[in-house]
Amino acid sequence: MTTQITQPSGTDAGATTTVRAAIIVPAYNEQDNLPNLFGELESALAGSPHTYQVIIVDDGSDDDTAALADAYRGPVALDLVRQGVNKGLGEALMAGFRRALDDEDLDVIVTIEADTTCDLGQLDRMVDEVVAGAHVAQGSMHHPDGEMVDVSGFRQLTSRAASVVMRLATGSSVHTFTNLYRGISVPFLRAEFQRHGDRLITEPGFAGVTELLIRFMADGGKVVEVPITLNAHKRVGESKMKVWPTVKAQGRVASKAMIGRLRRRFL
Ligand SMILES: Nc1nc2c(ncn2[C@@H]2O[C@H](COP(=O)(O)OP(=O)(O)OP(=O)(O)O)[C@@H](O)[C@H]2O)c(=O)[nH]1
Ligand SMILES: [Mg+2]
Repeated sequence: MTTQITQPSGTDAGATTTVRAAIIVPAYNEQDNLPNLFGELESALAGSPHTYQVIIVDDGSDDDTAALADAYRGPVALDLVRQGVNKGLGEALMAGFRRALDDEDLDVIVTIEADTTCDLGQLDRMVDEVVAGAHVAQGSMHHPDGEMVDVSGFRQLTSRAASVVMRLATGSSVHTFTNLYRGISVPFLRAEFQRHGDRLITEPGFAGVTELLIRFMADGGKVVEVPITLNAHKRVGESKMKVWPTVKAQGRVASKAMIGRLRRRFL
């Protein structure tokens, strides 16, 4: 079965095309998780009506992350972008976007983690929400129907606190801002690149993920939340996120969001 997008207008009205999606996977020292991730992707994509291209962005790993991606010969269409040196998650995302947007026929981008914490059972749903009109389909573990499994109490607390702060700063009712798992409309992303260029994401690290969502919102992007379970049970190794530098960077993002909101309101 193939999912079709119906073109609503123009002389070609009624014509249909297959949905083309790219999955961007920033990966830093993920050699222990990649074999499992490849297996999960193979299962998820085998039954999907969409056409997926996977782009691994190796963020200057010291381990065999790039070598494993390079050596992959399975059924998934897999591409590798090498960052050379470690530049952080925000920069890795930008590199992945640039590679994905080389495909002129691309409809949707989904960003996921390399550590198998994303429920790929929701992958098609992310794409479907975007096809249905969302600019962003945000994976949301803090939604009342979402949850976090096998994540330490401290990490849950910092993650929840960050999202509450972002809600206050933006005035939005979205429950989760910090999660990488999201679908993005490619026409919307292209317009955002035209508008902001290389400054689409200015935070090089984890806060870039939050910054991007807030930028999309400020520019009128329609965000739909997809409740997800973030399950760290299968992850091999510890989280590599450095908590305090990330908290500081998220604080910068929240302050900018608040200032932007006040400007839009009063100027
Ligand atoms: N830590 C880290 N991760 C990066 C970097 N660049 C890309 N990544 C990837 O970004 C994703 C998120 O990193 P994680 O270490 O899982 O951080 P997290 O998801 O916020 O933390 P957990 O919820 O504890 O997993 C993973 O796929 C990493 O491999 C980087 O410079 N540092
Ligand atoms: Mg993770």
